[in-house]
Amino acid sequence: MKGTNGLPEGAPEQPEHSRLRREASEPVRSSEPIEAVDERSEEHRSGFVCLVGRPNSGKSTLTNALVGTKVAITSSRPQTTRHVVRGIVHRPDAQLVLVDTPGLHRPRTLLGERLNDLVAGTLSEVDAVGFCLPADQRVGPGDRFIAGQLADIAARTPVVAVVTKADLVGRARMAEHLLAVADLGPWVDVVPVSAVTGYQTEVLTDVLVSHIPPGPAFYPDGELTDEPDQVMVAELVREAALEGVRDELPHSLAVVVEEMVERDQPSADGRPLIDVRVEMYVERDSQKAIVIGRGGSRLRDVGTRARTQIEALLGARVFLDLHVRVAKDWQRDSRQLGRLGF
Ligand SMILES: Nc1nc2c(ncn2[C@@H]2O[C@H](COP(=O)(O)OP(=O)(O)OP(=O)(O)O)[C@@H](O)[C@H]2O)c(=O)[nH]1
Ligand SMILES: [Mg+2]
Repeated sequence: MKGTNGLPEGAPEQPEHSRLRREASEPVRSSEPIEAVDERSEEHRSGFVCLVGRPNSGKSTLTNALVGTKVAITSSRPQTTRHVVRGIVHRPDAQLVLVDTPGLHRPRTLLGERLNDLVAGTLSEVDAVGFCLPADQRVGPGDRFIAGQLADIAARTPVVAVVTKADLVGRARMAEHLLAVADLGPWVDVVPVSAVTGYQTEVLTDVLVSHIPPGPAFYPDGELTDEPDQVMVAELVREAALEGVRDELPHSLAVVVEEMVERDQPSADGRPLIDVRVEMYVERDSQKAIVIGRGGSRLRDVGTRARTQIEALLGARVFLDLHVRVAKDWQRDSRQLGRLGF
């Protein structure tokens, strides 16, 4: 495993205060027969599986469903995911690291190009690939473009075609779609799933595990993502802000956490108290007005929604200080992209 794009070389560093951990449910029993332990460690598998697909094909929702908790934000707007998000599935026999990526698309801005490059780099480093194709949309030019890119990779890396959003179609349409998907490329498996109903999500995990190599766990038991809290917080604010905005605005929105400081005194209920200062960037003055809303009403709603989630994430009371700024045409400006972390 190479070290670029943030994929760890060995055991990754623990984020300083990530709360996204699940306590190990099964205590290790010392009376367990030694042979049984040996057998299990021999069979243990671990690896990285990258989820790719068009924007809005359900990659992040699927990542969250397989991990069992929210590690990636989702929305009905295309191009929600803008960086590589790792979510970890722990099983007694395997550790599967899902690598959620930005949707692949024909780029119209420098940001779009950078996101596509990020996906291409990630694809070359993983043990297997899950190619997501939504059941409610016919296989189209966007999917064929991605299939073409995956054809080269499929010679050395197993690619599983994942038919997402199975709950949205009937049997006949599904059968038709599965045939069209199977025709697209040399996939090792084709699996229909629904991240919303949970249909076949365990089957998909089994299939993906079967395509990763034997090896020890990369991440400590119970760790569900290696996203730093700062990044999760910025993403939760962006997710709240994406709700209800239309047209170009979702693409124009970027969020940066400027500061997260814990106060010396905890809150009255004993929880820590954290001040979080966040800058939201848009590309034009007209967009700034939309994000803020009449008399600041929209920004207040966004703040309330985001704060609830951030408090749950951090296990603390949060004072969320939101500002909106204009960074003119930042999606096309390499200097501004750099400043915003792209
Ligand atoms: N009905 C149904 N809707 C789904 C399912 N999975 C995802 N969706 C919806 O599809 C939309 C897109 O989901 P995302 O998970 O954000 O898609 P994505 O592929 O990560 O999108 P990008 O990050 O923009 O590339 C959201 O509105 C989800 O609620 C599913 O299994 N069933
Ligand atoms: Mg996504």
